[in-house]
Amino acid sequence: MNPSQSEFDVVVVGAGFSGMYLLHKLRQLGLSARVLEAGADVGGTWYWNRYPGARCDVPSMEYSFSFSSELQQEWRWTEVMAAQPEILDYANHIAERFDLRSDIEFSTRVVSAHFLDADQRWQIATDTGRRYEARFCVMATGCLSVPNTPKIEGAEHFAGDIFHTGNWPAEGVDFSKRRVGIIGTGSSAIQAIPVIAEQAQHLTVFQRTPNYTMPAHNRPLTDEFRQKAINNYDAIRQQQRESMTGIVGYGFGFGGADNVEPTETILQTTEAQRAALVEEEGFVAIRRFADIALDPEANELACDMYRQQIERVIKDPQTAQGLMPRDYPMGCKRPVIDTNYYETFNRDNVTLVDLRRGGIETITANGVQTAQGHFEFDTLVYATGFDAMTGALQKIDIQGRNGEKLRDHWEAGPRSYLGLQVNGFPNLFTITGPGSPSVLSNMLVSIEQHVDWISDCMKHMRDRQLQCIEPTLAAEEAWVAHVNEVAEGTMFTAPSCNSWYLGANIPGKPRIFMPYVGGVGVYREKCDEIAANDYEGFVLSA
Ligand code: N01
Repeated sequence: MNPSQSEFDVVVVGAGFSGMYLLHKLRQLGLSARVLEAGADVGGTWYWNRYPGARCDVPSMEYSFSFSSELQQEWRWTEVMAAQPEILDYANHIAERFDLRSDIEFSTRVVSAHFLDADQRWQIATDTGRRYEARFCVMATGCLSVPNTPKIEGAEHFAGDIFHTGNWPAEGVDFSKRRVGIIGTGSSAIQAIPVIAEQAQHLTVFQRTPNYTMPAHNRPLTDEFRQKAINNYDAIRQQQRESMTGIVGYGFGFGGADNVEPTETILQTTEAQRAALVEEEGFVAIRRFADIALDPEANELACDMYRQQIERVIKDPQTAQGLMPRDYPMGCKRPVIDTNYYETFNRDNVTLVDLRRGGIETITANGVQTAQGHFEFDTLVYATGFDAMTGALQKIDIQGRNGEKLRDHWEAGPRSYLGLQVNGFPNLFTITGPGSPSVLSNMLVSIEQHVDWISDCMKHMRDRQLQCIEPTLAAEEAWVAHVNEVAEGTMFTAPSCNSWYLGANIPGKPRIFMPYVGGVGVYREKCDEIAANDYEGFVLSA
């Protein structure tokens, strides 16, 4: 790397999996590139989310890159679903194997990206004071990279340590001898709670909305199984690319996997049959039913089965009632899987505070004051999620043609063509942006697809000596309408649903369903068709 060089063909923002793979592809194309990364090293989400229990919910054999045959033949995953340290090792391995760090500037946060109309180039400014210029600017900024810390009165008076799951200290936290309070019961909290509870003197869980979570059944991978998968990688990867979610659950047969085909209809069962199923199979009994994803009545019956199982697992009846999700359908929020989540609430050192019985009023010097009373602790953990999908992009002052601000363009919610480009912002690409399957899919599959599409597009432009690419407003509007249309009628957009997919976790954020529900395979076909059709919906200019 030439440290003083500031002009490039491409500036990439973010050195998570997408930024790293894009850098590798750009080098293969012979384009000059610089990656700017706020963290001190690679890994993106797996660099920041080091909270206890952090783990992927996609099988490791599938949550991995397919672009290098040698890489996928040689890397050895140890568990069905890898824990954060192993995934970060994988990210580091990729950085070393492809010698990526030499073109990445770490501890460098991008503060603005402005399109210079006269030069048709992007000017990128950073918090280190350095500026860069590039023909293309690619935002590889991640979908869940801006932690959300809710504004709760009194927070500044809390006297103990404060942590956020999405920005966890690299050196870790020793919870022994600590009384811990954790706010939130989303995926991060559901993973962290059982692990913190084992260490801490006491753990108090502040829960605003109980979640639906299924047992993860994680386990070590045997050499035999791993080798079988490695031998079949070409077929597995092809199935992933053509699937709905980018996950085929190769040989695992657990939730979220496309190969678990529900066949029965819950509406045809009797109350006694449902109770017997819960007794026999527990939470997973629900997975056999095909009608709960679309029919609200069927969904409510499944929720009822779910609550029955909580009643069976949790010893204290009031805690059991407190943990029962009500008033919103299963499948509206991102599915959660866990290890020993409910069992943890049977421990003597764990207290559930069901905020539906009286919410948080203030944070005090030594705990949380709720309408139900004061709860004391000395360490506060926010497991309160992220300003998802648009947060990282909106944090940067992005200005396109004629100084139009992305924040203004997206005032009523994100608008994008294919989740790849925005009208008025030439040569700016977003990887796994809003309007693409992104968070509804195995991110590594979606990242590879976007990076391949973007780098093919850059090659196409170079071969034809084209300078700029930008979607038409009509194409953008039609795509946004399509994204909304396919989401309508699903549990994701049910009126009682408040999820981060809809931006509902951030006060004031427009309520728009952001990812594309149509599926990874269908989406890939559309993107490929558009490219083959001379980049239909885009304007390419010399
Ligand atoms: O965040 P969340 P997360 N007072 O937004 C609560 C991915 N991920 O970090 O539901 C009290 O889901 C909030 O309550 P409510 C995955 O895609 C993956 O857990 O808004 N509570 C909720 O309980 C996931 O979906 C993995 O009522 C407040 C919680 O905080 C995404 O990241 C693991 C509050 C936030 O839950 C985000 O998960 C971890 C307030 N003022 C994460 N504000 C795996 O791969 C918020 N809450 C397994």
